[in-house]
Amino acid sequence: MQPERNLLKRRDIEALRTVEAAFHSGPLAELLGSAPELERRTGLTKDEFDREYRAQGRPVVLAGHVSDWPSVREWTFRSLAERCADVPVVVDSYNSKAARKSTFGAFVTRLEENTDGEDPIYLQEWLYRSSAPALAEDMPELDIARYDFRRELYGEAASTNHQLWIGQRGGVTRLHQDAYSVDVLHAQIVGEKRWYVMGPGAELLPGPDGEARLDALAASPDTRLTRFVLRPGDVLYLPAGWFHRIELVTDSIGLGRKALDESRLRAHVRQRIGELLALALNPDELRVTHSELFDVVVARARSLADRMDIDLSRLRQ
Ligand SMILES: O=C(O)CCC(=O)C(=O)O
Repeated sequence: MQPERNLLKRRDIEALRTVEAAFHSGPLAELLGSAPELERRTGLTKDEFDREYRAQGRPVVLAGHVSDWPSVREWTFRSLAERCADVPVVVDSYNSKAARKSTFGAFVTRLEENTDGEDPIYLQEWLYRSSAPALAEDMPELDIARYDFRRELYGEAASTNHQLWIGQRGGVTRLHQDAYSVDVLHAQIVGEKRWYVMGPGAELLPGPDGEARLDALAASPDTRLTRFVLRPGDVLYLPAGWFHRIELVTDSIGLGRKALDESRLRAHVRQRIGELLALALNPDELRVTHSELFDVVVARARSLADRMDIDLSRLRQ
C-alpha cells in the first residue's frame, strides 16, 4: 500500500499528534479565531435541503431540526445510566492507551465524579443498537436522511447502526474524515459541542525538510475552515469527505447518523471490502496504518456483521 502523504488523512499516532497540535499553536491555530461560522438554517423542508445543500455538497446546520425528539426533551446522563446500567461499553476507544471496558452505569458514575477538569472521559462511537436497541425509540429516523443507500446494500437493521457520542466537557475527537464515503448527519441531544470543519480538498503535506507545511494548509483556499457550536436539537449535515474535529463545550450527548449518497456507492463498497479483506488477511498492516483506531475498526466490522446476522467466528476456522 502507498503511504498516505496528506497528514490529515493518516491515522497513525505521529500524524494524529501533529494535526492535533496544529489546533493549539501555529498558523492554523491563528486562523481559527477568524474562521467563519457555518451557515445555520431553520425550518428548511426536505426538498429545500436536497436542492440547496445535498445536491451541491454544501454543509449546513439545521437549527432546532430535532428539538421535538424525546431524547432531546428528556434525556439526562443519570436517566440514561439508570436505563443502561449494565450495558457493556468501551470508554475512550479513540485513544489506544486510555481505552477500557466498562458498563454504561459505571461510565456515568465516573464522569460525575471526574470533576477536576483533568482527562475528560469520552464514550466515542458507541454502536448502541447492538446492546441497547430500545434507545432508538427516542431518536426517530431523520426525514432528510431517507436517501441513505445503505438500506439497499445491507438492509434496514445494518443501515440504522447509528452511534452515540457521550462525554465530558473538554473531551476532544481529533480531526478525521468519516470512513466509507458516507455523509455525516449529527444530531445534538444534550449539551454543546464546538466543531471545526475543513473541506475535502484540505491538505497538510510534509515540506522538503520533512516538517508539516502548516502555513500552506492555513493559506490554501481548499482548506475552507469553519467553526461553530451545535446545540440541543440542531442537526449538522456534512457531505462525505469533509474533515471534522470536535470539542465538548459542556458534557454532551450527540447522535452520529451516517447516510450514503448513491453517487458514492462505488467508493463506499471499495473501501468497505478493502477494509474487511485487510482485517481478515493482513491485520498487521492495519495495526500500523490505524494504530490508534484498530480496535474501533474491528468493533465496526463486528457490529455490522452482528446487525446482518453474520457469524464471524466461522472465519477463524
Ligand atoms: O461528536 C464527536 O465527538 C464526533 C462525531 C463525529 O465524528 C461524527 O458524527 O462523524
